[in-house]
Amino acid sequence: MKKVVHAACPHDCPDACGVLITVEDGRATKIKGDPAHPVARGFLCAKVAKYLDRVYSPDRVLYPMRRMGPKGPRNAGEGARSTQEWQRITWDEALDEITSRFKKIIAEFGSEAILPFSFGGTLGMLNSASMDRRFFHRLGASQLARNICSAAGEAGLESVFGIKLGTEPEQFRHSRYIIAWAANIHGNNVHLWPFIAEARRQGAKLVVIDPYRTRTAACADWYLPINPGTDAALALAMMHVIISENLHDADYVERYTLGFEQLRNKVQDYTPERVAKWTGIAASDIVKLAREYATTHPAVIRLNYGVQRSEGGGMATRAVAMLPCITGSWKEVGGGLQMSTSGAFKLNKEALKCSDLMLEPLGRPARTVNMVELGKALNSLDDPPIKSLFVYGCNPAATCPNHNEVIRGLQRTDLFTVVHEQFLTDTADYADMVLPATTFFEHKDLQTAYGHYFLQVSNQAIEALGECRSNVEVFRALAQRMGFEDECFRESVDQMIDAALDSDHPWLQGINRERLEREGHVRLSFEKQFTDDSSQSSGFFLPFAHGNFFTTSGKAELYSETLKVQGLDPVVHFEPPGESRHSEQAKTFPLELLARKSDNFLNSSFSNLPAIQEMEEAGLLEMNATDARTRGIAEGDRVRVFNRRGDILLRAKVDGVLQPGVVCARLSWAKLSPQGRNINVLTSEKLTDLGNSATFYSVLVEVELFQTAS
Ligand SMILES: Nc1nc2c(c(=O)[nH]1)N[C@H]1C(S)=C(S)[C@@H](COP(=O)(O)OP(=O)(O)OC[C@H]3O[C@@H](n4cnc5c(=O)[nH]c(N)nc54)[C@H](O)[C@@H]3O)O[C@H]1N2
Ligand SMILES: Nc1nc2c(c(=O)[nH]1)N[C@H]1C(S)=C(S)[C@@H](COP(=O)(O)OP(=O)(O)OC[C@H]3O[C@@H](n4cnc5c(=O)[nH]c(N)nc54)[C@H](O)[C@@H]3O)O[C@H]1N2
Ligand code: SF4
Ligand SMILES: [Mo]
Repeated sequence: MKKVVHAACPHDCPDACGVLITVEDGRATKIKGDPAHPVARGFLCAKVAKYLDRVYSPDRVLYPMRRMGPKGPRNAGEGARSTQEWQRITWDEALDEITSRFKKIIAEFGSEAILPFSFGGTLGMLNSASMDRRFFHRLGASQLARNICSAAGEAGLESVFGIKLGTEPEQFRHSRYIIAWAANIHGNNVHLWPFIAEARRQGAKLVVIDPYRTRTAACADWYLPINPGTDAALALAMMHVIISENLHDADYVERYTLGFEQLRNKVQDYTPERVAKWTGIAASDIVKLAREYATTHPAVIRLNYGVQRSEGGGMATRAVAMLPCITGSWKEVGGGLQMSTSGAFKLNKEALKCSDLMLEPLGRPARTVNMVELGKALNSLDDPPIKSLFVYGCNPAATCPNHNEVIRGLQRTDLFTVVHEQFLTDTADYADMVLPATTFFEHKDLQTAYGHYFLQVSNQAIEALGECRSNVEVFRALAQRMGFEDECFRESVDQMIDAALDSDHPWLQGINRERLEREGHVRLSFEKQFTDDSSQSSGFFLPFAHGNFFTTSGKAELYSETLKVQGLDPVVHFEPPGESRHSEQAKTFPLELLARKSDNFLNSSFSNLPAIQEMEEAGLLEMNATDARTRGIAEGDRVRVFNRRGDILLRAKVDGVLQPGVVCARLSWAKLSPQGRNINVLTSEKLTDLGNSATFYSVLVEVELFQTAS
């Protein structure tokens, strides 16, 4: 028996590819990109192209297990398998133990002593936020502010547009000037590249703004290395040039923006000469960039999240987001800006989460803990203390900042930790109990996207391996054990998909489960006022061509009352990050560290799989030749990278991808390194200016020679 099943990749990636899985006699034998999917277009990224290795990995967790030894990894550095000693138990035993521990904790400390902890493992609507939320809400558990990734950028974008919307990827082929701004397209957003390549064949210019010379930067027409965390200044200087040379679109500005005069005043201070000192980009280049951007049509910006992982990341995003609003490039097919498209999926998310359930146990909303501050929360929160952590779809022992503090917390013997996982991750080593999780091959889900506008149903291709259960099934079973009788805990997957799609919003009109199952992917139904009807290829989504901003004023807010009320700059400004070359701390720790993602892993995911490890050289510290030379470091030497929070040994790579003063290392599982640490020993829990997000790219370090290569 052979069949081909349509599914959607649920990994934390803007592309949300449609995939086709071939199944023979119940076993998946092939995966490929769905050729009919307008963005995936028949190909997959290198890691998911090897997904059979992940699904059928000998390292998959297949049964519930209880920890036998002390918390923490055994033999760190020896590989993915050398972890805890585990005892296999039944699901009944596991569920009984979890619920009895929960009941005891609630009786003694209150329900908020329990903290759910989930993030980017799956972005499937149901498995990321439905039965789990219902369960923890009904339990009265603490709420988790899931701010680790994009909250600053979202706040910045929404402060101008009122919504997370942007240019659809298919339009990039019509652009003539493309700025990849903090956007590692070849690494993190590969399906945008063919559209850019097509535009370039027709003469478009590609400009890359990034402190790291990515593969995308290496093949750009113009690469502008920028000092980390200084993008707000660059955008302000560009606006300085554009406005002072009258290159803005006065008509668009007049009709559709608010606060242009305040912005005009503000940008006076940001001359290219002044900004050159912060950004490291020559004043003449800033002028040239501003002129080219404002006068080439259509011009589009692919702004990505790298820009908002800095202390001033919210304001930086806000500043960049203003650019297409003053040039009016929203009017053109192939113009505008894309950071995220996720705001367009107006699903009935509340029907999935049922937040009201938390009023039953508590009579008020539960307290919120910011996931960025996990280390602090586990070690110092005492009102009530966190006594249980339930982790699913997340590997905080690798991905949270200030790793040493996180580990100190996870080691607490009085902390009851449950980890629902596909693999024995860094976090699983600290679990009292590990529960086996399905992959997307093994469950059904509804899939949105943050890099395009297609909604998909992801079908189950194979039976669950071993005793794996989906997130939905686990929390349904836990609710039953807890004796929660609310109707919502009995809903089936299809009923939940129907509930999510049950929305009056015009963009979801005509889209139901049956249609998604039949067609695989369906584009959102944008009405006429949001679509282009002037060109031959009509129907493109032009969200703000006629204003239609989603702010309270209905305009692009270059001046924001909402920010003012929060005590923030209502216009926009630049302030050098507290951890940057411009700060006092740089005297002790002079190098700016980019604790970046790996091109072939996905955050910490995939870093344990041999087939993927072959594609990615791990354990490197990339640095500039000057910085290496002044420290007596040569290519291949072992170096110690350190700051007040921690230290790590890495191998120096002097490869010309970085400017002096900036070093870079990449994220992976901690226990795979010889010391059992990863780059997050150096990152901090400091929050961004807007959105209370993480500041992975505002980190100062020093580097010293540890051992020469020879
Ligand atoms: N292969 C792969 N794909 C992924 C991921 C992965 O780990 N690996 N992660 C996924 C996730 S969770 C997300 S959120 C997205 C994120 O995707 P991106 O938004 O692309 O995020 P980053 O890789 O954090 O940053 C992008 C670029 O910004 C640069 N950068 C760092 N600091 C600055 C700065 O101050 N200014 C400027 N201009 N640039 C800066 C970095 O060097 C990097 O090349 O990608 C997703 N896709
Ligand atoms: N230094 C540094 N740190 C970073 C970043 C960085 O750029 N630099 N990026 C940050 C960003 S942007 C993000 S989004 C976070 C991501 O942080 P995490 O959310 O921790 O992401 P992953 O490391 O991918 O871990 C996800 C885990 O979920 C598991 N999983 C997958 N699917 C399922 C499922 O259906 N059910 C269950 N129960 N488990 C599942 C996977 O096996 C994997 O171990 O990391 C952040 N950390
Ligand atoms: S990780 Fe991204 S690019 Fe790779 S298959 Fe999934 S959605 Fe597509
Ligand atoms: Mo992310």
